[in-house]
Amino acid sequence: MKRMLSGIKPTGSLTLGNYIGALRHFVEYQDEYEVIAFIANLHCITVYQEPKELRKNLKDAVALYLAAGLDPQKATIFLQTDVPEHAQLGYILACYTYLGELNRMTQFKDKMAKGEQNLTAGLYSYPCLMAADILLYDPDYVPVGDDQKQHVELTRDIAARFNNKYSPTFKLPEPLSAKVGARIMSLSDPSRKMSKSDPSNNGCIYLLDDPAVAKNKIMRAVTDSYGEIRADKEKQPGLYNLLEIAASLSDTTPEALALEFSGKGYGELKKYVAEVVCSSLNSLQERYREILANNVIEDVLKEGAEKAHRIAYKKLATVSRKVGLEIR
Ligand code: ATP
Ligand code: LTN
Repeated sequence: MKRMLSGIKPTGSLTLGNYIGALRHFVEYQDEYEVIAFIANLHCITVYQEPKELRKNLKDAVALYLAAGLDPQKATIFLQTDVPEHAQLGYILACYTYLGELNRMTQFKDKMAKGEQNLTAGLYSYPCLMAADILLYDPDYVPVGDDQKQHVELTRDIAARFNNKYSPTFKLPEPLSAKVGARIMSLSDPSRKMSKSDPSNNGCIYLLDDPAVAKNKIMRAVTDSYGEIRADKEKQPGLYNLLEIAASLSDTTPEALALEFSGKGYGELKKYVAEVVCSSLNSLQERYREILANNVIEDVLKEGAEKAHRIAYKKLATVSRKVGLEIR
């Protein structure tokens, strides 16, 4: 069975973008692949997190993994720091990563260009930790949204470099991103990604938003003045984003949906999108509440960490031996 691995860093409440771009794929694939899905808590603290909030966001993220349908009997679900090999291999791989490579990572470059203050070494070097997250488990595929593809490419480069220097050690993983829904945009600014850290709260739908609030955000979404419903990403990015959201959640395509709504008004389309989104949120939130009430999270994480650790410690031991870190 091929293996698939991915992670989410809950620096806030998870968003509809996280669900459409990443989470729902983990669930879709769990019958066909061996899925390893972890919560990247070390990645969260690359930017300061208020401890109480972080703890809540981590717990919510696990609950949402389960609510979305990830089955702990099939998938391995764990918290990154419960498997210390991630940080250990992360450090080792940082010694096989060039500054030039990290300088080219657009996520970091964007933050620098925006003149953000107090950027940390942890943030700068996080692609090395991400490479470790992946390479410890030799996955075949890494399902990610578009914004993370560059980091998976870097992971491949680091793995190939290590394999060439020593001997074949790591499998080179393929990034996997869906044709529809790999980049859901902000509802208030369709030129920007829908993001947890969106400065305008209206641009982002959180998975735990009250459905009435989510509906409001959709009804107020920025569109255009063409007055015609077409699936044209370039000319009508706001409208296309709405089509893409509804299409992803209802197994159709933005093009087919645009055809269905051609000749109708934007308001009608928005109403339909809100219906589709609210129906997903309702069932997700119902399961989320059940999961919290059943108190299953700690057991799931414990079992997941044990399974993950059994794979990770072997890989770290191999790497340490090849590098020459062991004296036995
Ligand atoms: P932030 O929201 O702070 O920008 P993030 O959402 O990119 O962070 P994660 O929560 O770790 O960070 O992302 C988890 C996964 O969700 C990644 O694979 C990422 O590519 C995907 N993802 C995040 N936002 C979107 C989006 N708007 N559209 C599609 N996929 C997304
Ligand atoms: N860096 C990613 C989250 C992440 C990840 C991973 C995704 C950390 N480790 C390994 C896939 C595989 C992010 O910021 N969204």
